[in-house]
Amino acid sequence: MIEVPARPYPFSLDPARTALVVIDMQRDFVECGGFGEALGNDVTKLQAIMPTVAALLALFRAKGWPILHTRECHLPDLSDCPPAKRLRGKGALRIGDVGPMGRLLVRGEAGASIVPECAPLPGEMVIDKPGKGMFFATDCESLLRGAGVTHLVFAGVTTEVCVQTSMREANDRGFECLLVSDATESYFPQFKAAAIEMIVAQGGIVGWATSFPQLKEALA
Ligand code: C5J
Repeated sequence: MIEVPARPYPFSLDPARTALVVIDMQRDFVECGGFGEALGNDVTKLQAIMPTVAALLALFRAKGWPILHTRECHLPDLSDCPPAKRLRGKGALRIGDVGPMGRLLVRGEAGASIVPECAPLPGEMVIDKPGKGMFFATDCESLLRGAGVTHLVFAGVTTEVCVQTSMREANDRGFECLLVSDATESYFPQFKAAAIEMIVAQGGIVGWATSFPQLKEALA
């Protein structure tokens, strides 16, 4: 086991059973003209973590450890998008509407793709998920269990929505979860900080948090 300095106490990582999960580093959340901006957010905040997520991907690739990327998106007929999700909010554009990067949050559209800096390589797992959590209506669990994975290192966007939801789902399924705090971001700095505090509180009720430099040094 490898000990990674973390909050609320060191995270014991099993090098033979650890996967990196990169949540929703999609153009729709990170670039202007996508779903995130349609909701009224300043998407430039999220762009700051792209080099750190890319470095984290490079670290796992160098180790040969498994990597799973998720994309939040829906079937073109939106049959997997409940009206309660599609109709939420008062923005001019909704899921499925046409924006500058194609239909918002629809599979196969430019906006639903992962930003080139963090793009999956052949052989890496890629999951399209219709919900905020990575386990809802996906085969994530069987993929990870099939690969013998017991420990998950999390990165991606946004911290308090899809990252936190996925970590909570993973924690409930018995995975040991570590969030890399400088490889995740929110449109709302105070929500990012609060989400990390919620995760590590009460003895790590959802999991652990570390920084990329701490993880990199521990794995060196
Ligand atoms: C949101 C996500 N924020 N990937 N999705 O709607 O966090």
